[in-house]
Amino acid sequence: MNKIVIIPTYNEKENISSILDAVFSLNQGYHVLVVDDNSPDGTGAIVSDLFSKYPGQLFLEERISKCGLGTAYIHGFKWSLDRGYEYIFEMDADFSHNPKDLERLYLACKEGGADLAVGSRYVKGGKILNWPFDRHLYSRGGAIYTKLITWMPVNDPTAGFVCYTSKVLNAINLDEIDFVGYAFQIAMKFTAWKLGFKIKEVPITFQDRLIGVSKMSSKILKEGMIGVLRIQWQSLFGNYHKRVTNNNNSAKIIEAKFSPEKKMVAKVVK
Ligand SMILES: Nc1nc2c(ncn2[C@@H]2O[C@H](COP(=O)(O)OP(=O)(O)OP(=O)(O)O)[C@@H](O)[C@H]2O)c(=O)[nH]1
Ligand SMILES: [Mg+2]
Repeated sequence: MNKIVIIPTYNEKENISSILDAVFSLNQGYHVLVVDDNSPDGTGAIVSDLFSKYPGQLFLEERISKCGLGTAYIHGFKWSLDRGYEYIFEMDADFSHNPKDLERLYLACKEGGADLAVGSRYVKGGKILNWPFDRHLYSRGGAIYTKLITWMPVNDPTAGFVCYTSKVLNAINLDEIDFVGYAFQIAMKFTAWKLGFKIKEVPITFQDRLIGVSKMSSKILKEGMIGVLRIQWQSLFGNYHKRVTNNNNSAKIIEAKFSPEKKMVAKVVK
């Protein structure tokens, strides 16, 4: 029990069973945690119905309402760390990330010496299929902008297909990563890099979602633009390093997770 894939979902009823089947049919020992935000289309119920098919491998955390991708991952990270997983993956539900690439991310950490491995569209061998021009523009432009502002040596900073080793997530004060969209992905990598962890980019082919509805919004883009400036500013002139360093022991993390106000947001359905 050492590899878990976190899949955040909001209205993914068309994709969820096929993506779960695709991960489990790899037969490579992956567990999956779905963090669903009470999707009105019943995504959570579809996952619950699959518990008997994948006993002890499939888990669901159902939150009360849509709280954003970033907080869904933070919730999933804490859940996974509390249960002792060593390799913790981020993956979308919409098949933009190919589950067959999970193993290459895993090996980059397990055997390639990386502390976190990023499924990258912008290194040699990386590709994007079927994206409209404007998405290319935002994504590529965002990557160049992030590199210019932060100087972080990562070509695909907004990538959402990642393998984190538990030592990286344990070292970060996850309560201080308070972004929702692309900024969350950038801030996680930036923090890991600032804390001295080794990041490796693994080329992947990313493809546009075939079914289901995009949750991309101008708010998420704006958060990304401003968020990059904010983290670099705080890193240069503020106390970013101190703030994002986790000085708590694991007992304190568990205490925080089950604090009364967190319980209001997160309801465990297992
Ligand atoms: N739990 C949770 N999951 C979310 C939320 N927003 C998006 N997701 C999920 O996060 C993953 C990525 O979201 P997408 O809508 O695919 O975002 P994107 O990849 O930028 O955009 P498209 O591929 O164009 O749809 C998907 O699995 C979504 O269902 C949210 O607020 N809460
Ligand atoms: Mg997507």
